[in-house]
Amino acid sequence: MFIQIFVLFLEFFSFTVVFGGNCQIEDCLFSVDNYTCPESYTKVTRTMGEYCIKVKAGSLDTFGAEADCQTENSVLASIESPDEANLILELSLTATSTEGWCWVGAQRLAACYGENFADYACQPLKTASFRWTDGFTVGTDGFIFTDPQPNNLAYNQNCLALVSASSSYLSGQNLAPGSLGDAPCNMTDQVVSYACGQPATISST
Ligand SMILES: [Ca+2]
Repeated sequence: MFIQIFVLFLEFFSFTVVFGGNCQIEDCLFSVDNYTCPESYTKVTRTMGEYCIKVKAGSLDTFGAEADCQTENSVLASIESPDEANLILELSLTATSTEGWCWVGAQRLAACYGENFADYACQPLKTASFRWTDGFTVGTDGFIFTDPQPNNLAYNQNCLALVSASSSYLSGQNLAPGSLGDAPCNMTDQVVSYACGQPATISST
């Protein structure tokens, strides 16, 4: 009898400490519904877990955009899948009626800077030249480009932006909406928005 009571006590104690006593154990451990995003963010499911994405309107360069994302504990959001590219496109078109570029979280690998951008180590250009910067994105499925991007024009295009347009964007370039282009990180011309992101946090309810 004493042992049974002791075991019950231990179970209650561990449950309360680990899970705060606010949810059923199976919900706490296995349900993604308990992961929540701040208001105005959209939740997506990634390899590393649930993630929150928001697109804000503004003609900032990547440094200004990154700083603004940080004011709400986010960073520039990377892209893990074609679905996420479409989501960012939709959110951007909702945030601004002006067509242009939407910054996302990516950087050209240092070994591929400048005239080295087409080196063997940077091939294929569309999947091996860049890295995601939000720390919560895996794989290369989100590196979606329309030719001739990424072209590293003037050898200084070390950041990535998404084509935010409802039809092919930029006369003469014919870039698919939702595809990416490399661009100078300090570019503001034709920048209309930027994607912010942060991991979803577990809810105690
Ligand atoms: Ca380019």
